Amino acid sequence: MKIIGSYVSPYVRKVLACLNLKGLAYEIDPITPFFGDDAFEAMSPLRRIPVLIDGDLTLCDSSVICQYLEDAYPGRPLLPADVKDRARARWLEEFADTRMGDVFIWSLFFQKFVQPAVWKTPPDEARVQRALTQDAPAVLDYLEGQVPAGGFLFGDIGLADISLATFFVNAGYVSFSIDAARWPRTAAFVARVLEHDALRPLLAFEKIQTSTSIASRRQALLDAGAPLCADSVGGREPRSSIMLA
Ligand SMILES: N[C@@H](CCC(=O)N[C@@H](CS)C(=O)NCC(=O)O)C(=O)O
Repeated sequence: MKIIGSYVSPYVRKVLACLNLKGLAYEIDPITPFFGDDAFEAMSPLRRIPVLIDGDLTLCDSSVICQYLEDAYPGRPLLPADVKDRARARWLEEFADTRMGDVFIWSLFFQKFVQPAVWKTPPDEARVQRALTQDAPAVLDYLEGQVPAGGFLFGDIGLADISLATFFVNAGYVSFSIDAARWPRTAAFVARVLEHDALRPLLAFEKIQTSTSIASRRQALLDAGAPLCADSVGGREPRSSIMLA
């Protein structure tokens, strides 16, 4: 199996953690989506990561990919058995992908990290401020009523836990941390999920990805044991994306 997409993407991280939970081996082409070449665009028409290739199957979208993994490799389930719990897990995944993506990725991480680094333009400060003062607190108020005081959402760790926690890694890259006095359950829950064996090794790889130049990154990741594939669909120049058009 192959995954295309940077370790630093919350959606890629979600898929990789699910592969780890299921104990499935994979190779990764850790590209930044904005640098994807024509072959990348042919596989991912929205120019987004992650992309999964499993034999003759190519799939986009982290939720579609995780559902495929659950159906094709049922060994270690990602979703709870109870029908109502499964529905609630899918809702929390959707809330994370859409709303937390909007707040923590597009309004914070993209503005403060990606935009200056890739597009050499300054952040939209009004958007950043709205996210910090209104949108992120509203997300955290909601999560505080959803996550458990101990353990994980539905027994053992699964897709819903991972889907929620993954966004806080990117938020951390732009100096956002959860105020544990105001949202104690969420702060402790996110820390528990990120410390799990399915996620911890990934965080070490992304630390390398964020702290090395494109030229030296591949070797540094290989040296650290990242399962990189031999070929890549990463180009040299950034291209405008569907979201930015
Ligand atoms: N709904 C998609 C969202 C994926 C997504 O937005 N990925 C970002 C990286 S974090 C991306 O590829 N952005 C590039 C772009 O929009 O051009 C999923 O769950 O996979």
